[in-house]
Amino acid sequence: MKDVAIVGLPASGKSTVFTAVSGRIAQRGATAAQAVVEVPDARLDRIAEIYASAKITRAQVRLLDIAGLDQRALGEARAADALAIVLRAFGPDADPARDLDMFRTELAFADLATVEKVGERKKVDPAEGDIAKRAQEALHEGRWLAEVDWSDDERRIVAMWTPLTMKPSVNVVNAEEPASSDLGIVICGALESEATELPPDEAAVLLKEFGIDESAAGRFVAAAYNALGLLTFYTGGPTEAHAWECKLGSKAPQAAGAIYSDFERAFIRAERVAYDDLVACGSEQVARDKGLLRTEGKDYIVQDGDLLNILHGA
Ligand SMILES: Nc1nc2c(ncn2[C@@H]2O[C@H](COP(=O)(O)OP(=O)(O)OP(=O)(O)O)[C@@H](O)[C@H]2O)c(=O)[nH]1
Ligand SMILES: [Mg+2]
Repeated sequence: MKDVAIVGLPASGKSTVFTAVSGRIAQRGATAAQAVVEVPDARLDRIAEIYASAKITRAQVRLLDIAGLDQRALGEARAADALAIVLRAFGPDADPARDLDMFRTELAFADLATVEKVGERKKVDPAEGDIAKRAQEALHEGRWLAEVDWSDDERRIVAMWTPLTMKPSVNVVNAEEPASSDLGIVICGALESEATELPPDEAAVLLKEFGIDESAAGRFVAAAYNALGLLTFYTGGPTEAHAWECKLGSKAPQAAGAIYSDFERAFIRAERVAYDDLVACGSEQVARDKGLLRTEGKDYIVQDGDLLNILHGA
């Protein structure tokens, strides 16, 4: 499960977006409010029908409502896998592009402080010192560390400092009304957070009147998965239909390892059918009869929407 930290300028609507996506009220305790969101997934629902699965297990994403930009808040954001940057597009003088610029600069300054500390360490490895210097130059110019052309080795060293500006990020334009934006996804915070208080079918009807067809959770998670470079694959059977996440480009054993870490080592082979083929066939047996359920080995690169039966040893 990935952690996505909701960040942004004060009063941009971070807590409102947190509620719109999770259905939870952000209650502040000693640390950031958290909510685990089940990823809405119509393909998984269809797979569960096809297998007549007794249980559906969705993929999950953890949301963190980060308040402010003090050391503690930044520390919480640093520990997350991705950032969702909320941009105010409601109220007076709304200018999400300006706010994005400002916020990106804030994060660059926060990282600059971190990187300066690396340079000031008594014993700094010369190679790391050089990398820190280059990082400082980029951050001074307001560039994000993600935009610097690092070699793989350099990138590993930079990542050890857990900089904020190296994280995958999604821009969330928090608007009064549905619109499209070049900056990122649009969520109507006020409307969509209120909708989470209604029964799901009533909420869907209300949102449809405003031209919103997909839930805030669905849009948010799709954007986050995209930024994180994740795909979804499935396992199905009479007991359970299950959605799993793995990195784009993963081979079958790594995907098996996402289910249970020992499966990566013990992977033997997988049967695989593409989601569209499975749906067109209506059952795994028909897919098998038509030769669409294929056996794949260790080098198979998993595709988004694959249904996998994984065969593993002990
Ligand atoms: N009209 C309108 N008001 C909104 C919207 N989203 C948030 N607000 C209002 O803006 C104010 C700030 O929203 P929050 O969600 O608390 O913003 P925040 O970014 O969490 O604020 P801090 O945590 O204090 O930095 C509240 O009064 C919200 O009701 C929106 O989409 N439309
Ligand atoms: Mg808040």
